[in-house]
Amino acid sequence: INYVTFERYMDFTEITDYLNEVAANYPSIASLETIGSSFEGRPQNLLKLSSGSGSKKKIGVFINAAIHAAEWIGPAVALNAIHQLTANLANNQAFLDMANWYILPVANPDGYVYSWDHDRLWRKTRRPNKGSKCVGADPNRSFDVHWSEGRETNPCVAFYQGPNVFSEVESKNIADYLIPNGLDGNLHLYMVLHTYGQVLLHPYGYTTDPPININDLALFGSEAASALKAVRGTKYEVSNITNAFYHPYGNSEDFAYDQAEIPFTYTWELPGGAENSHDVPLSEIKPVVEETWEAFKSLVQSVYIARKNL
Ligand code: 0X9
Ligand code: ZN
Repeated sequence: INYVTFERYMDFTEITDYLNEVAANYPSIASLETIGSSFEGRPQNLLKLSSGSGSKKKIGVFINAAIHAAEWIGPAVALNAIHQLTANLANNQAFLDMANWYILPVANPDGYVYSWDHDRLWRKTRRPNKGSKCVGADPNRSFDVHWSEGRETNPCVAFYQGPNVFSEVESKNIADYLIPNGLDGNLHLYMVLHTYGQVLLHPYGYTTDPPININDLALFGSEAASALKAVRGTKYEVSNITNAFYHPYGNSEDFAYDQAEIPFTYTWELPGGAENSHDVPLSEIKPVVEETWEAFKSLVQSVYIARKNL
């Protein structure tokens, strides 16, 4: 049971089949729902993992992958979290006792399918733009968090922010899920998986001003990076500065932090491949998902312990 592989990347159909299979095979802990439909009508499938037992002070952990379609290692990392908490639960029970997990392996399904079928480096959604031949907007520039400060109004650019805030229904669906489930609804940790660069970012993207809990965000991030490095030496930089040259206005992580009030939010820039490509070679998928899982466990433990002080 549980057909999942880390020897190659999985396409949208395979991922969907796997999620359905997990929900069918582990009904006492796993359930599958959709948080909404993409522009072209594909489900944004969310797999929830929760045990009846464990702490009453459980935290909620949300994992968002493939908001950028081309960034294929993200879904693999998300699927490994599911795999670890189901087929390998015997070794991970503590992390189901500490947390309820909400895992969205393909946040941008239309783009993901397009990146398989048409254009390996496709990043955006697939909504046509009026008056332009260029399709889609960057779903990580569509959120209602300092959106209007964005300056990318050219639909042909990969970072196009869209014609209006939440023009991308995929982003709106994520926002509508996060808002009621934010701190009041018990989500404490939000992680969005991107490539590439081996950087673990925390708020903010829209400003270099530090967020109020920057010390804990940075400390927990460094501890997670150490746990990851201990596996086989992979190094990450931990930072609140996205890039000295641009601010990603309207990104999901800032939205999760400011608007949904999730106290710990991180953007993972996972490893990439040679020659600036998004995907690590097939032989690297398994080592990458395994080392990243060690970091996830570290972050969950840190946030779980910090919870009582929030
Ligand atoms: O620009 C982005 O959307 C992300 N990088 S990527 O190369 N995957 O496109 C970075 C987003 C950074 N976000 C925050 N620091 N919140
Ligand atoms: Zn990205």
